[in-house]
Amino acid sequence: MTCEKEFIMKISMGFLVLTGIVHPGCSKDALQKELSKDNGVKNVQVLADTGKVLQFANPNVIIGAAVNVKLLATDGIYRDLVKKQYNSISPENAMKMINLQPQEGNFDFSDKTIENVALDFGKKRIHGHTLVWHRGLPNWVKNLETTTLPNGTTRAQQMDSILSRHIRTVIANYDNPASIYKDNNGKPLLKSWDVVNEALDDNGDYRATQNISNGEDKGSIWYRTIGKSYVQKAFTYARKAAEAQGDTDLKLFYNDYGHEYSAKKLDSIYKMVMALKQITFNGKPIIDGIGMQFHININTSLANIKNALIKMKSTGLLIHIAELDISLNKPGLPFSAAALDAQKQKYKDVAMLYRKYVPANQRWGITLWNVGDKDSWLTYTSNTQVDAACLFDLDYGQKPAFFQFYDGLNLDIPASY
Ligand code: 9MR
Repeated sequence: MTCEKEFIMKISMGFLVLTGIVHPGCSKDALQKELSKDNGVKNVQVLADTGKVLQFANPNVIIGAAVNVKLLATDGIYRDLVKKQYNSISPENAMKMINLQPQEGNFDFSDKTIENVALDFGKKRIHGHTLVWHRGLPNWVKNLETTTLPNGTTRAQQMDSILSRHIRTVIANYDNPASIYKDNNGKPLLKSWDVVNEALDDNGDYRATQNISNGEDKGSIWYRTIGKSYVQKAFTYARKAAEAQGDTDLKLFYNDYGHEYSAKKLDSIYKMVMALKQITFNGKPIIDGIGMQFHININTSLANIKNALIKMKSTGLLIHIAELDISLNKPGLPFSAAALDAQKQKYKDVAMLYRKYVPANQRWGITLWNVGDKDSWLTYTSNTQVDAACLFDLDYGQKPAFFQFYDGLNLDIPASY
């Protein structure tokens, strides 16, 4: 699986050192082959590169991708695409707690791949993902509920102090005034964080009870130990930490999925973010935006997408389509032409709907979850390709979906939307 790749292969050397190793034209092809999970079957049509670049399709829609630090350091084709196509990057896994605080109190910021890529490739925006999640946790946190408490401390106090220290330390690292990772205005390249990720379940209730499936808890240790106030606390700690670093611009997001398929969840998210918006620190709301993940599929209803965008926009907060991919619903090989057509049309529709229903001053942009089918979290199960949800194929060729998405960003919006 894509999943543990970054964690297992955590690269501690700097990006620049590694680019020296993967010299263009020399070992690139060999590396590409070695990394490739391609079984040789071409499943999707690939079109010639016409020079179209997503980041320039529309000046009012920033386009990002979730990126993998191991691939950035080792796969030249992947790295070139990231450089060329996007003006924002979200670390797919590198900034999760499991990677940034692998042992209690031992923070590991040694991997600068993301920051170097952002700085060297046109000072791209970095969107931090994610400070507080029920997944992506190091074992020392996962196992905490069964440990003996230090004298005189409750579990809630213990977890609250872990929450606060993690948020404070991580924000301070990327907001360090002495950092070299700055834009042309001297501001940090990391401009936003998913502060809390996926606090709610599909019924719109807080994830709570432990429910382990495939080694992952679907409940939330944060909720079980601290209660629902952990969300508000996390945003408050984040805002305080940014202000303490003199960063008055850091944008703080609540990120979740399902806005487009669960009316109950959409409503709960709305209520939660509106409540957070009323809470201020230094005169500023503790929340700035909503991440709508949009892990959707070819059958997702456009009416539901539209409805979700309109409701979230009505909060007045920034709206980030934060993890867009469009699944073919795992039909397995070969993918039907009809499914691929539906996919390319939906990519266009999502871009059009975002532009139509979210005003430019509320747009944080659209981030694709993964660059191509080769690195997508949805593509493989035990070496069998089961999906092809991205804009680029297994060899990073441009799929018809790429051009349709580009058009969705770029062409006039028809009245039918
Ligand atoms: O794509 C990510 C995958 O590589 C990881 O194994 C997984 C667990 O950390 O997380 C995936 O990304 C998720 C994101 O962090 C939050 N929203 C859902 C994404 C897809 O599962």
